[in-house]
Amino acid sequence: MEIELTASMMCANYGNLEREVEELEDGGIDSFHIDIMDGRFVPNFAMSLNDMRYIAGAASRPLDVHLMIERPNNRIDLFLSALRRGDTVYIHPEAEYHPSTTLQKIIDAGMIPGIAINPGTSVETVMEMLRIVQKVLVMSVNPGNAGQMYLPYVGKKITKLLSMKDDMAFELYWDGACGADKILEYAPKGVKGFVLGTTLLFGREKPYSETLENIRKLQF
Ligand code: S6P
Ligand code: MG
Repeated sequence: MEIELTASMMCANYGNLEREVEELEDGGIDSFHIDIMDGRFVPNFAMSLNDMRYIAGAASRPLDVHLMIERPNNRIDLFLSALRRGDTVYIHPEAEYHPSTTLQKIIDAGMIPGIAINPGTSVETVMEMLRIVQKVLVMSVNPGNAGQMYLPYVGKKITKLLSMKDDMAFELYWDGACGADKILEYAPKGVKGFVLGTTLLFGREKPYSETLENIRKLQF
């Protein structure tokens, strides 16, 4: 079973971002997760448009852009024009008056459309969008920070989404507090990819290549 591993770049060492990108690519990372925060939709400022542009220029693998901003439709062109076809853009439905309009812009620009679902957001409220998007990013922590605790009540929602994904033609991705235990439990159930942050990949003693190799060796 092939799983997708994406690096949460807000956890990377900004002292030498280019080397970080290179080491992650050499280690076999599949994509770069870019957490954009506006200090309004979430109580934090993380990566900026410029950080995203810089990583887009340094990386040869795709970007996975997670927009935690209010009304992304107002400024979506700024992001889309800096990305390549095949990159993914996730929006939070609660952050937008007409999320389907924003998703259509993402599709028209040649990007992969996705929605991110907060721990407190129920599947029922995003049902129609599940038919539009190719990817669903389930937040297993509240959005805004790295290094948080897993919220166990999200498990039931993941089970529900897994039962719907084939019929509605989307893939499920995990974001937040992702450890090897979560990959071991949820990859066999059908979660396609995992965002790796401080829990498993960054700020460890090990080189990225070793951690990524160990994850690839997990037996499902
Ligand atoms: C949270 C953000 C996430 C974090 C990721 C970090 O708002 O969307 O992508 O960066 O959860 O991973 P960890 O292992 O530190 O929780
Ligand atoms: Mg994220």
